[in-house]
Amino acid sequence: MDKNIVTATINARRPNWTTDRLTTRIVHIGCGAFHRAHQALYTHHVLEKTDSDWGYCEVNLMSKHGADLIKKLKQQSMLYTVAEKAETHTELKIIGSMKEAMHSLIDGVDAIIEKMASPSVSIVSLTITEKGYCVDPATGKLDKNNPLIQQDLATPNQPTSAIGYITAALKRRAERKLPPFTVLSCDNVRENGHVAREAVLGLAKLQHAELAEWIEANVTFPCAMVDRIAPAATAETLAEIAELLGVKDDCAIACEPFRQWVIEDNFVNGRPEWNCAGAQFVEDVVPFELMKLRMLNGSHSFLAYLGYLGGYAHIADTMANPDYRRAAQALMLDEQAPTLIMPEEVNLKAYANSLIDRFTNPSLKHQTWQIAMDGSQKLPQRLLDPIAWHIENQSSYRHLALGIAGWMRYVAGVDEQGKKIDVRDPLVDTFAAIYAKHGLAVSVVDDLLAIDAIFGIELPQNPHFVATIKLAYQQILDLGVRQAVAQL
Ligand code: NAI
Ligand code: CS2
Repeated sequence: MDKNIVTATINARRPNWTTDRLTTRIVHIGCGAFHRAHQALYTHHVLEKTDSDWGYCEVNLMSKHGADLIKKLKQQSMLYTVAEKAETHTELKIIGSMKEAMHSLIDGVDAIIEKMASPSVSIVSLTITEKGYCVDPATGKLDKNNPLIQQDLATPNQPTSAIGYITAALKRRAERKLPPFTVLSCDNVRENGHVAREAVLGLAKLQHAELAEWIEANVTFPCAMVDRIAPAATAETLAEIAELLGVKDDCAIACEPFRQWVIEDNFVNGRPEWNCAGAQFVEDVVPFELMKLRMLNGSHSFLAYLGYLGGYAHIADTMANPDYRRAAQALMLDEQAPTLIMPEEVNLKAYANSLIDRFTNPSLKHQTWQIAMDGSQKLPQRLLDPIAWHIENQSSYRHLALGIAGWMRYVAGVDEQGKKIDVRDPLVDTFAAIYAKHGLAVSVVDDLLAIDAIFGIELPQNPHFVATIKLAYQQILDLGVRQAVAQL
């Protein structure tokens, strides 16, 4: 870090309360980077500003990395630091909204279900990544063949998926005649509340018809638009924070200063006054979700695939190339904005400009590789829905098409210099099999488009779409990605 230009607010203070003030009213599944930088921080600000007692029980399922974080949080009395990094200024906040933390490998599955079924719990919130919903990304319906769902059907009292945990906990609440909890998805999934509902109800229907009826009648699943760029913590960010803070905090997370949370006000059993911390409660959140998924996340994915292949490790590096910067802005304004119907007060041009500024923040170090992860789960809502809109409206979607072609080239698993790419995606084996058959040739396009979990049924049958994607892919092969972006 260059001490000459970066200033910091280093008078970060511990909260003037302890965990004794808090009641576990929210169980959060998926205590990763984003939850720590977003919902837990909003809840902390509510505690600062009101006499609220809403606290979290943090839950991680599955990974050993997630278990390590849970252990460390406990060692730190559930306190951790958020570093809000602007270009030349960092503000540190010590967050005190977490009361307790659990992991299936440490506490066992049953103890977590019991916690979710306990009377004080009013909300179960989620940041479990797109794939955590176990749905078909193209349709948003439960994927009954998902291995986790298959496992949950075989052993409903020992679930593995977050959806299985929610269903098991709701069953206990129904049996005990306890009030339901609200399920609040905070993932980048289009109509995330509706998808969470489809998944939970889909699984419940396969388990017990009565339980499904009880859920349908009692549980709510509000949609929410969530926004704050919170890259995965690295040794470098943790060292920077430790230097500013004066102590090492293994649970610290760095993020941008911007944050936004627009929530459908549909809670069945109470909620914190997140509006006191800047959240907006609205009746219909879907237009805000679509705006964010297409303008922000759509251009993020575009920059991630074409940026990684162009040799750029971070989003801010791609923005330093005028061709990429121009292409991202054109993608937002010419191809994403026209697909949106927003309330009058929303100015999409100003929104696009603010996104370009946020992407340019060089202190964030948001890796293109990280955003490129799980493309099979991200493309439908970010790039394919808007393409379907353009096809219907007979308008140009060449930037979107280059984004899809960039993803297709990326999942080849080898970059333009012949170096291996560590592709992370639930469908990675499918991509590898397709490339093993074709090699780096435009003929891969047909086989990739045939993956209906991503592309659905209709788009791949549209000859104009197929030809446009093939042309974009061939251009990448002929010119290289940087030149293909420059030619847009
Ligand atoms: P992360 O990798 O730090 O944390 C992901 C969490 O999800 C971990 O706790 C992990 O254990 C859990 N998880 C992963 N797969 C799961 C599964 N199949 N079932 C249950 N839990 C699972 O990722 P991060 O950065 O916290 O992002 C999580 C999600 O939050 C994203 O996928 C996105 O939907 C949303 N988000 C992230 C933002 C960011 O800038 N990091 C901003 C806006 C939304
Ligand atoms: C990113 C998002 O990782 C990704 O796919 O596009 O996590 C992005 O940083 C957030 O949605 C910003 O709110």
